[in-house]
Amino acid sequence: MNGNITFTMVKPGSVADGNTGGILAKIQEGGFVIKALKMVKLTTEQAQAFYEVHKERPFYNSLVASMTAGPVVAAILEKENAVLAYRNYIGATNPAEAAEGSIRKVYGKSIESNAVHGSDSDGNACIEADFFFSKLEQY
Ligand code: 3AN
Repeated sequence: MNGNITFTMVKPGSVADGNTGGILAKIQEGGFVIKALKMVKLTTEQAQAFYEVHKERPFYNSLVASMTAGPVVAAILEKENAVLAYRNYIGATNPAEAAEGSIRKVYGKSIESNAVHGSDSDGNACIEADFFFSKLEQY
């Protein structure tokens, strides 16, 4: 992996609201190339492991509950400088503070139900991609 990939999930609330297609279209409009894609429902243990870095935060249990409420759509995205480019594209964690036109501004409902996940570093992008996808599923 060379710094040109990031990992994203369409969160359960957005999947349930029927926004998967709109979000994937917007991702592609932003010049991100989908290198892997699947719909999967996380177990509590998997969501806890994915968000382990947040386990001391007051919102951890609620975050795990919301991320296991239904399936997510997970994807690996490729673009030059993908992690930073995608974080800029999705907007601030809190949709209320996200830039106009950003994915979280358009589709996010609250700081917890903020439409999509985006990796925060190249290292985590690789860890998260491998968490969801076998090497055979990464194109
Ligand atoms: P980001 O997703 O923008 O990198 P993080 O890594 O700080 O933000 O947070 C991970 C996830 O935890 C967010 N996507 C959001 O769903 C949730 N979260 C972050 N801060 C809060 C908060 N103050 N209250 C509730 N949920 C939060």
